[in-house]
Amino acid sequence: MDREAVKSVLRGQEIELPSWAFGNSGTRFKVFGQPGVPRDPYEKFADAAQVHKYTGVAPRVSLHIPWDRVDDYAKLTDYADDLGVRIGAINSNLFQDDEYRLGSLTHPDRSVRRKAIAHHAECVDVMRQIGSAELKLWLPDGTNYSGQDDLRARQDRLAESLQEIYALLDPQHRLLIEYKFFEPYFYAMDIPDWGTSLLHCLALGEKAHVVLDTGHHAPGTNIEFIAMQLLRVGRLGAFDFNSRNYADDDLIVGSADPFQLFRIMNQIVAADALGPQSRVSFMLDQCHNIEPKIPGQIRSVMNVQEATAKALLIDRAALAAAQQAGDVLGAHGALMDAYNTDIRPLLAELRTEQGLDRTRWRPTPPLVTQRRSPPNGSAASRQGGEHEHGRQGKGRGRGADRAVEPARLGSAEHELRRRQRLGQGHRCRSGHRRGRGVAMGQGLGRSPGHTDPGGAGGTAAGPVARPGERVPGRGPGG
Ligand code: RM4
Ligand code: MN
Repeated sequence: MDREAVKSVLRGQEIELPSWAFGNSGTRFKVFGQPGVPRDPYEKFADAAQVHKYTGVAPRVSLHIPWDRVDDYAKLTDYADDLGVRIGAINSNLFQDDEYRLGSLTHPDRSVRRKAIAHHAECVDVMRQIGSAELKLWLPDGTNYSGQDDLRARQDRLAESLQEIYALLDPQHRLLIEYKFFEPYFYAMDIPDWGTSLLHCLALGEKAHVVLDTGHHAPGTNIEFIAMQLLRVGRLGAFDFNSRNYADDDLIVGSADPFQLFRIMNQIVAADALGPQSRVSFMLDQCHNIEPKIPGQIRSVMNVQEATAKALLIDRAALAAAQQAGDVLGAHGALMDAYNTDIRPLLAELRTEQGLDRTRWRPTPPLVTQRRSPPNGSAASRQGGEHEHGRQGKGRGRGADRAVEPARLGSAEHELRRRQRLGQGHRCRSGHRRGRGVAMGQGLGRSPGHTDPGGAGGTAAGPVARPGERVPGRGPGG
């Protein structure tokens, strides 16, 4: 593909951002709060709009229920619209209620399963209000010990629960089912792999598709093979992009292994699955624990864009000819030539043509956007002030490696015991006992004089935790 053709394809690319990437996050050891993180879904949209403003290819934001619950979804939709972005997939949450200790959709007790199904009815209702077509379900269910539960019975319960959820969908809706090989349970996850996810999708019907989260595989897994296979059978619904080194690390996509991202995008391009007609949704599922979040998302979007551009550059005719002739090194070379091309000048050109502010991109765009005095309403102009009272914010807390939201860990007592085990004491800088968290992405407490951009404030996001308090019914990210 020549340069102009590459640019024209890239102009149509859309990368969806996760609302939870803009909230505070950390590990089970520590959540490092950042000043100015969003306090409600409106502020998350304001931040996401910054990412779109400087990349031009990130016009959609995934919501997570209940973290992004608001009273008035029409207002949120209008607000997003005003910012030039729109709402993407609705993610359900099955991992934060005490009743889900033994599972949600697979729980032995029918009443718990019913509750988990009812949660999806709420999500579908939100989809109707905002015009979203995608319900994304990550099943955190599993067992920790052999014999703990009947593995097959759990699959049967899951199939039945999924059928009830599928029956809730409108004709234009899709159910996107994600898999993960371990965590939060460590013996057997109930949807551990793409095969299990695909089997359930096939049993459900044509509206069910698999989500491939790049961080949800064992080390060494050939992820592009999975992408190819799912594309081949028309069941690749979405990517959750991120990077892993060890577990579900949720690092910036393309940071740990940019070549892997390129190989994945090669399969996408080869299957002509980049455009909207393929209905493959390219989403990010990441958190930024120590780096600034808006620039972190910008970097992520750029990494996907760069990998896509390189995949588009592959000389497909030369590749096919080499493959056909059994020219092993020639075929491999066709990929490597594209991968080793410095694509950044072409992307800079594209951004200029798109009217994006190019000065912001040099020399290191993420840092520049962070240092400059931000426009009103963007993250860095807000003051959180949480650190005086204790950590709050998003987190992902199940296993050794994923970020942790304090609220996810349970009660304040639990956290205190945990910290004592870690030998860290239990007091933060200010001498206050650490507060329980706000939900992942709910961010920090309101600061004096803050003007709520959507007029929804604390009621939109739910109550805001004061130091030492836990917001009921809300929790961190997964
Ligand atoms: C889970 C999973 C889901 C995401 C949550 C936040 O581990 O990857 O896709 O919605 O995290
Ligand atoms: Mn995911």
